[in-house]
Amino acid sequence: MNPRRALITGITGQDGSYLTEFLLGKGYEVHGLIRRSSSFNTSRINHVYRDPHEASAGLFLHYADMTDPICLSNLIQHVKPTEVYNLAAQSHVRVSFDQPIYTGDVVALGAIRLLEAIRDFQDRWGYQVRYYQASSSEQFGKVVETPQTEKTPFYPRSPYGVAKVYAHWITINYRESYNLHASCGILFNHESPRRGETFLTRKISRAVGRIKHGLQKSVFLGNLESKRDWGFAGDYVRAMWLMLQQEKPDDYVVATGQTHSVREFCEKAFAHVGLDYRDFIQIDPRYFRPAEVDLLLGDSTKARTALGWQPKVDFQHLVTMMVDADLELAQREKTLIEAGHAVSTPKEQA
Ligand code: NAP
Ligand code: F7E
Repeated sequence: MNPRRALITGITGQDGSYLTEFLLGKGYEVHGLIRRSSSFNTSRINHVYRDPHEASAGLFLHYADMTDPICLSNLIQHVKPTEVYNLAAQSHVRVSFDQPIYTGDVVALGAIRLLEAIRDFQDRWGYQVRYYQASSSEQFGKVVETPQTEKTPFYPRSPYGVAKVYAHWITINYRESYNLHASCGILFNHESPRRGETFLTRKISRAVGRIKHGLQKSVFLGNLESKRDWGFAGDYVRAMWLMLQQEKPDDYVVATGQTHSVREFCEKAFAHVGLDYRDFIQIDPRYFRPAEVDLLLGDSTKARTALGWQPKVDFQHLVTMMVDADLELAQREKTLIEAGHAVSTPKEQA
């Protein structure tokens, strides 16, 4: 049995896929929780998946759900992980206003279900499990100071943000009550070519690729004035791992320390292919939120000094990386369309 066994919830998501690659590269046996879906939901990790019967297999997938405490407990007992990364979430802020109770169930109660399963496992068998909680800059919401640090009070502005505050504090409570090695990474927005297509940056890079290839005429967006501290997901999963390698658990802000508006992202993304964003963006009130987070800017001094972490990809590099990847994707779509194949694109983009 590999002494380094990680269990990742949310393994099929953006961060789960980068973390899986990272941990496999470090020699971990990686176990992932996947939920049943009527269509395939493993596209982000298919490239690293091997048949479990192969000797070299290092990745194992298990059906479970954050809303089901029994299967979470069974999974912990079965896998006996040395590290657990809790990345599963209904992670879309706008959607959390439409599904507030479900979001709370998965994000807030899901975290305590998992922590309880770990606590029980440790108590019974004496194993030590290290736990990572995916906290979020959305917890700062209507910010009370700028830049935001580990000491900045929370003021969440959405059901998602509120649920993440619960998950954050229950993680700290379990650390203090049960001596659990549990850390929270308060990660600011991080993106990549694997970002879900309904999040702002990917919605824009997808649109740029498709518009450039003549597959789409415009893109509908909401608030262009909000500002975010955007980094690259591949850099941020390294920080998650570093947190669990420390002797003592703690909480860390992970951010680039630079903030840019949605408008700036649009401007740079369209400019990369020689287009003016103002010719292609239309405003649709459906994409505004009942309460907005206007400005996020993180101070990650603690992570940089204590963990030795720093981001490698800056804002301009992130924009061009995403647009370039989506130009290629649109080219492939165009080829399929020209060959007479049906290509489906989402109609509701949140
Ligand atoms: P993501 O791409 O939306 O992935 C979410 C993952 O959670 C997916 O694997 C999804 O499975 C899974 N999931 C959703 N509901 C579930 C349930 N009921 N049971 C089991 N799994 C469930 O999110 P991400 O961007 O990778 O973010 C990873 C984590 O970091 C999330 O907790 C997010 O809230 C948090 N976070 C993200 C950012 C960011 O900027 N990306 C910043 C701070 C914090 P399916 O594939 O089946 O949908
Ligand atoms: O929105 C504005 C929107 O949905 C960014 C999640 O990963 O990061 C993410 O949450 C900004 C907001 O990300 C559209 O109003 C304008 O101001 O890409 P987003 P988010 O809400 O910041 C945090 C850290 C998380 O933890 C979350 O899980 O862009 N915006 N027009 C739009 N946003 C979207 N999605 N779609 C639009 O059409």
